Amino acid sequence: MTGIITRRNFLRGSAVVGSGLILAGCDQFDFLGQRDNGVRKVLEQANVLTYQAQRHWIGAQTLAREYSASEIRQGQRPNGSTNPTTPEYLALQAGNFSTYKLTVKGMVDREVSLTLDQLRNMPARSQITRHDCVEGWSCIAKWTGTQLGPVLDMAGVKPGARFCVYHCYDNIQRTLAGDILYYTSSDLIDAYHPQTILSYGLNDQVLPVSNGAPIRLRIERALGYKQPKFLHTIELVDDLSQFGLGHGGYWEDTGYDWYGGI
Ligand SMILES: Nc1nc2c(c(=O)[nH]1)N[C@H]1C(S)=C(S)[C@@H](COP(=O)(O)O)O[C@H]1N2
Ligand SMILES: [Mo]
Repeated sequence: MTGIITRRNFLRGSAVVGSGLILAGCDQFDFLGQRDNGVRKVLEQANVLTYQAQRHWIGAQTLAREYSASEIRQGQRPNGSTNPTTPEYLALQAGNFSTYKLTVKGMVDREVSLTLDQLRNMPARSQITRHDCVEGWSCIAKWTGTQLGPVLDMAGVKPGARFCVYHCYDNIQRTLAGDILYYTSSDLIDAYHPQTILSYGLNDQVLPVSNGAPIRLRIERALGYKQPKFLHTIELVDDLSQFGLGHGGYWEDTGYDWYGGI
């Protein structure tokens, strides 16, 4: 866990100022967004304990509950970025994602890039699960995709790797210092979990842009912000401190807990 709570002053100025801008009017978030805040440190220690307790008591490979089709009551509510405007994404979208590639890099034996067709030709899995957002809403939806584990195996994860960092196309936040692109991360237990899929289908349709086209990861035992949309690169690392503010994700950098387990 040291990698998760290690801090670095990397990007500190720009992103902390930025989070203050976006969350203006919400004192509690502003407050927790300050990395040297004492209350935040206590909360982070509690998060480490929660993470360890979940792994210990619930187990590494326990499945998230799956539902039946009749329990899907509405479409998956789009949230966060719903229409990325970065030039890279707009170019992909203009070509109907025909030039899209998912890249696996970092602590791997060989970097791998897969097209949408290659991903769709791998064994598919569908699962009807409940997405819980910290904002207080949930949606039951059917997700179709291919398991992340075998894709990681194609690249060959090096023994020292501990985390996957998920890099996304969308600029979730624009600051004076430039755009902040969405990212999050997981440990390898969640990455290799059987329900962790690179999804390209939602409720029997092609995954729409608003829900993360062309590929969005599902990590079913975690909260909404741990489900990266518009995913383009998965980076295997042994330390999260070099990304963003060092807490392992865009929302994590503002004070949300890293594990985000349900
Ligand atoms: N790239 C990216 N992924 C993201 C987000 C985002 O803004 N950008 N928002 C997160 C949050 S907070 C939630 S609740 C879900 C929303 O997913 P949905 O739009 O498919 O409902 O995506 C998560 N993944
Ligand atoms: Mo969310």
